[in-house]
Amino acid sequence: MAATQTVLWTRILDRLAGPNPPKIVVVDPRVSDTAKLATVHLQPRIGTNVALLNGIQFLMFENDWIDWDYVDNHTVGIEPLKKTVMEFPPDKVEQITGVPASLLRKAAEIIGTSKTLLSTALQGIYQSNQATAAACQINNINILRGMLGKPGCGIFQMNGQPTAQNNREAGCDGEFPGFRNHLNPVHMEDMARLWNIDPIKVPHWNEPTHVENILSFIAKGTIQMLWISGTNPLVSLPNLGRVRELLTKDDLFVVAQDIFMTETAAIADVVLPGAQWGEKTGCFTNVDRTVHISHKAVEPPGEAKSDLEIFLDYGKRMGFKDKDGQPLMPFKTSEEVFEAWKKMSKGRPCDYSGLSYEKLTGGSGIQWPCNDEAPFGTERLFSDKKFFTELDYCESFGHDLETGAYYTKDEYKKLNPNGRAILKACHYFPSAEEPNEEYPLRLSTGRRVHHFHTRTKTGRTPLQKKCPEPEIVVSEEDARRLSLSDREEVLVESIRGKVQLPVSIGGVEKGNTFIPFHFGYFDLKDGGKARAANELTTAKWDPISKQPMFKGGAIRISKLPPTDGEVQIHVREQQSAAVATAAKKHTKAQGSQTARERGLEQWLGELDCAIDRLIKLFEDLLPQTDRDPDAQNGLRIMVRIATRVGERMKPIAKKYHEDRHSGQKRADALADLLFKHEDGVDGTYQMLETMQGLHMYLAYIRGSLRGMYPASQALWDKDCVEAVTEATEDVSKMEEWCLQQMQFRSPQTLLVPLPLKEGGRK
Ligand SMILES: Nc1nc2c(c(=O)[nH]1)N[C@H]1C(S)=C(S)[C@@H](COP(=O)(O)OP(=O)(O)OC[C@H]3O[C@@H](n4cnc5c(=O)[nH]c(N)nc54)[C@H](O)[C@@H]3O)O[C@H]1N2
Ligand SMILES: Nc1nc2c(c(=O)[nH]1)N[C@H]1C(S)=C(S)[C@@H](COP(=O)(O)OP(=O)(O)OC[C@H]3O[C@@H](n4cnc5c(=O)[nH]c(N)nc54)[C@H](O)[C@@H]3O)O[C@H]1N2
Ligand SMILES: [Mo]
Repeated sequence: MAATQTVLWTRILDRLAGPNPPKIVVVDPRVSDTAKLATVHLQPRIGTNVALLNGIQFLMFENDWIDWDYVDNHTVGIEPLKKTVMEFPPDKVEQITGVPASLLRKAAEIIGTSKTLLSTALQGIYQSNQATAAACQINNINILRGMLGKPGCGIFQMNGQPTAQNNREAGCDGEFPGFRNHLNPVHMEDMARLWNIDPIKVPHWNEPTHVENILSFIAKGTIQMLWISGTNPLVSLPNLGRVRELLTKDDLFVVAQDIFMTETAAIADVVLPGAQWGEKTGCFTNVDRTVHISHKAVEPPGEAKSDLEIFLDYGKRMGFKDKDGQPLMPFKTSEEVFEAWKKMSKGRPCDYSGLSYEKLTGGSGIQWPCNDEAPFGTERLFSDKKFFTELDYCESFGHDLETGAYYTKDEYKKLNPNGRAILKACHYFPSAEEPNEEYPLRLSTGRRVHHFHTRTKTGRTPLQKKCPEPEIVVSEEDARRLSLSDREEVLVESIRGKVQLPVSIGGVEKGNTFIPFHFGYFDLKDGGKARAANELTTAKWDPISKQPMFKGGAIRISKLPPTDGEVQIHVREQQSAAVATAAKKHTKAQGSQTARERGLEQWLGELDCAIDRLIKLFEDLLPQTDRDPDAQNGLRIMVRIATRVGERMKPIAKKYHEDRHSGQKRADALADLLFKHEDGVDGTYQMLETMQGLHMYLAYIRGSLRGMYPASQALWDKDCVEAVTEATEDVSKMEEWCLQQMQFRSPQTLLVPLPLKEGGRK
C-alpha cells in the first residue's frame, strides 16, 4: 500500500501518528515499506496465501473468535468451511508457509479480538497461487467476525486503477454490465431490451474470452484481428517471448490505440492515437464506490481522439444497428453514454440512476448506489446484513474454488443463500510451478512507488528518469550461497526466458525474489539488455478470475563472467527483433485468403451418427430382453425418445452441411467398445453392464450437445438453440432411466450369489 495506494497509505500514516493508532497485520513475503510499519508482519513463501489464511481461521475457531449469532443468521457454508480450515493447525501452516506458528497466533489474536476490522488485498493475493480462493478466505475472516457493514469495518478487495472498478461494473472484466448474471436469462433479456437488440445477439454463452485464451486462438489462427486499447501487452503480459511471437504473426492484423508509441504500438499494423485523461470528459469510480467526474481541460494534440469518439466512429462506419434498424450507438457525447449507463445500472447493486454529470460536478464524488431512495449516494453497504445473493438478483452462481467450473442455477438453489453471505472453503494446493533443483528460487514481481506500470508516463519525466534501474531483490542467504555482491549484474532465467539485472540484497526471505515489472524497451536506444520481468513469468492463470500468476514461478540466478568495469550485454532484448518481424509481415496472409475448414460440420456429423447408432443400440437390445419386461418396456420408450432426438437434430445437421466422415468411425468405435455381449444381455450382471454402457453412450451424446449449445448461440440461430435444448433434456431423461435401472438391479446382482454354471469360474 505504501507504494501503490499512496493516498490510502497517507491516511493510515496519519492514524499511526495519532492518539489511538490501529494495529496493522501485513502479509507479504517482502519487507515492503508497508511491512516496516506493521504490528505483525507475516512473510509467507510466495504462493501459500490459502494455507496461511486457513490457519488464521483455524485459530479463530479454536479460540471461538466468532460471532455465532451473525454466522447462524446471515451466512451459509459454515460447516464445510470449519471442516476445511480445521485441517490447518499452526504447525502445519508453518511447514507450508514458513511463517512461525507463534507469529501466526499473534496475527490471529489481533484479527480475532479487535473491536473493528478492516481488510484490504490486492495483487499479492489476486496474482498469486489460488487467487480467488485466497480472496474468498479474506472475506470469510471478516464475515466470521460479523464485521461487515459496521463503521470502521469492511473489505477492500482493491483494484489497481479507478477504471478497473468501472471495468468490473460495466462488464469489461469477465463480467456482464451492471453485475448481471450470464446464466440468468432474465438478466440477459434485460440487457437486450436496453440495447434494443434480440436477446440471442447478447453474447452470453460463457464468461467473456480472457486474454490467455485470446492468445491461444491467435496461435490457432481463428482470431485474425486484435484491437488493443489502453494497454501495453508487450511489456505487461506474462511470458513475453510467446506474446511477441503471436502478436507479430503474419496472419494477425493488430490495431493499437494508445496515447504514446509503446512497445505494442511499435509492432501494430495500425496505430490510433488516443486522447488522455485531461483531454476528455468522463467518470472514474473508486473501489469504495465513489464516482468522480473528470472534465476535459485541454484539447488533445494532433489527430488524437478520445477512445469513446474512436469507438463510436467505428460503430457508425460498421453500420451497427439495433432491432429497429436505428444506430446501435447513437451517442455523441460521453454524457449521453452516462445517461444510457444510468438506465443499464438501475436496480442493480451499482445503481447510478440518481447521478448526473451536473450532480457530480464540483463536489468530491458520490458513492453508488445512488437512486430515488438514496439521492445522495450510500456510504455503507450491508449494515442491514443483507447481501446480493438472491437467486434472481445475484451476479453469479459462484464457482468451484478448485476447478473453476461455475455452478448451475440448481446447485445455487440448493445452497440457498437468499440474501445471506456465502462462506467459501478451499484446501491449499501448491502452485503449478514450484521451485525445483534446476530453478530453485521463487519469483515475485510487482511495483515501485515512482513508476506506473509500463512507464509510458513515468518513464518520460525527469524525476522518474532518475529512479533506479530494474533489479532483482534476493535474500542475504541466497546472495551468500551464490557469492553475489550488491548491484552485481546477474543472469536470471526461468524455463520461458532470461534477463540480465543487477541484484539488490536483503528484504525478502530465503528462497523468495522480487523484480519490478515496469521496465520494457521503448526508451532503450539501439537495443540493450533484456530486462522486462515478464520475460520470465508464467502465463498460468487462476481458473476463476483468469488473472495470470505474476507472483510465482521458478527461476535461477547465475553469475556472469567477470568484466573489467564496463557492464557487457549477455542477454540481448528481443523487442527490436519483434519490430523487424512485424515490418516484414506479408499483408496478403491477412484476411481469409488461406483455405479454411471449420469444425461445426464435423461435430454435427458425429452427433448425427451417434444418435443413429444409439437408436440402433436400443433396437438391437429389444429382442434380447424378452425375459426382462422391465428393461424391454423401457427400451421401447427409449427408441421413441431417441428417434425424437434424431428428428430434432437432423434439420440442423442438414442446414449446416454435416460431415459424417470421421464422426461415423468414432461413434461406432465407442459403441463397439461398450457393447460386446456375444451371449446376450439376459444375465442380470450383463444387464447392469449394458445399462452402464448406455449411460456412457448417452453422456457422450450429451457432451456433443453441450458443445453445440454455445455454438448455436454464437450462430444467432434460435432454432438450433431450441433443438439442442430439447435434445439435451431428452438425453438427460434417458440417462436417468439407465441409472435407475442400475440402481434397482444392483443389490440383487452384486450381492446375491448365483449358482455357478458347469465349468464356470470357482
Ligand atoms: N506507484 C504505483 N502505484 C500503482 C501502480 C503502479 O504501477 N505504480 N499500479 C496500480 C495497479 S493497476 C495495481 S493492480 C496496484 C497493485 O498494487 P499491489 O498489489 O500493492 O502491488 P504489487 O507490487 O503488484 O504487489 C503487492 C505485494 O504483493 C507481494 N506478494 C508477492 N507474492 C505474494 C504472495 O504469494 N502472497 C502475498 N501475501 N503477497 C505476495 C509483493 O511482495 C508485493 O509487495 O497498484 C496500483 N498502484
Ligand atoms: N510481471 C508482472 N506483470 C504485470 C503485473 C505485475 O505485477 N507483474 N501487474 C499487472 C497489472 S495489475 C496491470 S493493471 C497491468 C498493467 O499493464 P498495462 O495496462 O499494459 O500497463 P500500462 O502501462 O498502464 O498500459 C496502459 C497503456 O495505455 C495508455 N494510455 C493511457 N491513457 C490512455 C487513454 O486514455 N487511452 C488510450 N487508448 N490509452 C491510454 C498508456 O500509454 C499505456 O501504453 O500489468 C500487469 N502485468
Ligand atoms: Mo492492476
